[in-house]
Amino acid sequence: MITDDLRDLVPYQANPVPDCERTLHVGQPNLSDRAAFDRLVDEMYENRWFTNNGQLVQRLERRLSEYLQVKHVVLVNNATTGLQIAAQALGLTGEVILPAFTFVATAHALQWVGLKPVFCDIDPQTHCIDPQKIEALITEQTSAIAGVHVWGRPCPTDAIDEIARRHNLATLYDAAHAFGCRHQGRMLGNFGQCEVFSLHATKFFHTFEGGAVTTNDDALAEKIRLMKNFGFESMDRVVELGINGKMPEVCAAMGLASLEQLDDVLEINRRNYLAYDAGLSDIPYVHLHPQTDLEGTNFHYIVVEVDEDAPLSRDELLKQLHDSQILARRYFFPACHRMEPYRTLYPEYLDALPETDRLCQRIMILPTGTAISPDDISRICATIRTSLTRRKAA
Ligand code: T4K
Repeated sequence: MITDDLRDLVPYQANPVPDCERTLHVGQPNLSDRAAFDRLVDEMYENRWFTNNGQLVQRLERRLSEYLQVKHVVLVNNATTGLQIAAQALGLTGEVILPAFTFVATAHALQWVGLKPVFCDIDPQTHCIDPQKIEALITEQTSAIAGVHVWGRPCPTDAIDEIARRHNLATLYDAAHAFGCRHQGRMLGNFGQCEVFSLHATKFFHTFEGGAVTTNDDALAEKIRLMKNFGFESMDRVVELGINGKMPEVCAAMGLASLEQLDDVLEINRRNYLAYDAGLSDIPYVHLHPQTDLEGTNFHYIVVEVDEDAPLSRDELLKQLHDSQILARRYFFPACHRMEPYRTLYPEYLDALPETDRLCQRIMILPTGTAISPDDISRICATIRTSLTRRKAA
């Protein structure tokens, strides 16, 4: 049975039980060097320029364009707005095919701009959209395929491009998780008509809040730039429907400072992944979702699947972890097609996505990032081991 109710689980709180072991979070922000950040904030004060395409935003766009080896990087205030702007700039209409196994923002962004999200099932091996199931969902109304690089693992872009070409569809990618990941020797950010990264505080590379739309298409980049600034082409001249999608300077300061330390963050993420790999390897019933390309990933999410026949269900195990101040998360639960407004608007998907539903019931995300030490990981693995073996013995 699919249960959508979280109320029986301990809600995450900053420190639910005082005087016990430190609370471990999924998604605690990586910290930039404070002095480097302060210097950039000083610069912002000296310029007296706080937003509206300031110097720091422009500098960060140039740095990211070099880093991602993509022609255009347009910074925005978050990835959700970035997806909305991208959908508008691409002129999408009618229906867009996307996986239901994603953060609800992907579906919301499309629905918000008047598109119908059409939910496709996933490949259980990759957790990304299953290209073999896309074609059956294409109708006269379909205008695009929106893949999601879940956990930073690249979508099967060749297969998606081939389908899109045959049916004359646009392709865009939600690359919220995928900053710094590579695919076929190229950085993600270079695929489809455009890609959208999240630079939210919980991400591998962040700007407090923020997003980046990347493209190699000059005209599309220009349109996205206009749209994120109310459609202003120049002072007093509006040429497009627009929105306020601008990134403030203080966010760009965080981005510039964070970029300097990205190699160190990557090294810590890699260390943590390898520590989990070793720590979980001989615990029955739990499986670390493997990184298939150790050189081309950011190791940002530690993804564990719990066997359906384990002595504790995923939710029981999660509760044990929460009781031990280890705030593992159920990304993504429930999947988009089971959340409102989609379950009411489009009930046809409730029985149509078996792999998505199965994965949502067994998946668990564990803490990592620079806030998490090898000792923390030993504690997490030990808690999982003890919880499972205690129940098995009982
Ligand atoms: N597409 C995909 C595939 C996405 O995953 C996302 C966002 C988007 C699109 C949209 O991107 P943005 O519009 O946000 O740029 C968090 C993030 O807020 C969200 O950005 C992210 N995906 C999602 C996967 O995770 P929540 O609702 O889980 O956030 P919350 O408040 O529960 O925080 C997560 C954990 O991080 C908590 O355990 C607490 C910890 N935390 C969080 C913050 C903000 C801290 O320790 N410190 C902090 O400052 O969505």
